[in-house]
Amino acid sequence: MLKHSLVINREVRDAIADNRAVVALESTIISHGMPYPQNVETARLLEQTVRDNGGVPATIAILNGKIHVGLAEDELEFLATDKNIAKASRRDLPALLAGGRHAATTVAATMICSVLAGVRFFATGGIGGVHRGAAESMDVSADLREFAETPVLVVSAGAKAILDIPLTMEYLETMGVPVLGYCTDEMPAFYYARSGVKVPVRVDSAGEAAAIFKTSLAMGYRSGILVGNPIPEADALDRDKIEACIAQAVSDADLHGVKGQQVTPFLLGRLNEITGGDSLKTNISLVRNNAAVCTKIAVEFFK
Ligand code: PSU
Ligand code: MN
Repeated sequence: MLKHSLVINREVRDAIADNRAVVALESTIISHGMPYPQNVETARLLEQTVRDNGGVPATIAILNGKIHVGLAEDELEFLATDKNIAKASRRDLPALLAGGRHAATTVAATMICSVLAGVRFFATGGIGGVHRGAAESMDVSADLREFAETPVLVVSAGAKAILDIPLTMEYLETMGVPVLGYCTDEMPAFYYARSGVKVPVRVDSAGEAAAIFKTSLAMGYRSGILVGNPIPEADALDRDKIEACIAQAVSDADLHGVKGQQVTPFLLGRLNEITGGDSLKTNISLVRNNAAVCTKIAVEFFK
């Protein structure tokens, strides 16, 4: 049945069959994470970055109820501009596929679709995590539990400080998810490099990360691996300044009664306004850096 719901483009299919470095890219960042036209420009830039590092990009989304792995230019443009694109996480996929809908995939949903297609590597910006105030709201992103059961290596610039980073790391530990710091001892904090929260394992090369993932798969682990890759120093934002802006955005979300799936897109949009576009520029830089590192790890893996 799934055969008819899974559309893998020719280039990606050939690359998977040849054991080449295919890198998945998500679409929520396009439809709900950035404004137009930066969203579609970034989508193209990421695909080019994967290619420049010797990989094949596979941007993933749901179109007409089918999982598309590898998108055409007009499909990227559609996801970047259409106002009726759903945001799909794990719980949403069955209804969206059965209903023939269009949807952008979050980190969790992109991981699921990657594995269905046979893709093991995925670059994103920030993962979802435990939200600030989660003790009250119980807002814990489904991204986190996905790592416990879906064997994909994901490169991310860490959890954004709109989240509670120490609690996010606790949750990952509870779920038994291997977390690696790429050339760092600390979980990166998205807009800046150091969160002060230690990662359990530091790697200093793509080869080391690839070897750990191989071992985890060989051991029969069903979990994924999270690689925290810090934003390049030159593009990082000042910690105190961005923290003040984040606090403002979080309090605006409360004020507007923003809940559930809307929280992350609201905070991202509000931060972009408050910082006069600086948060968006930083976001583009770090996600590009993640695409490069993820491709290098995938290339090492298949050597
Ligand atoms: N963080 C970002 N940009 C994003 C997201 C997170 O900096 O675009 C998106 C990702 O797709 C992530 C999702 O999987 O938000 C998490 O949403 P939620 O917190 O509702 O699970
Ligand atoms: Mn949430």
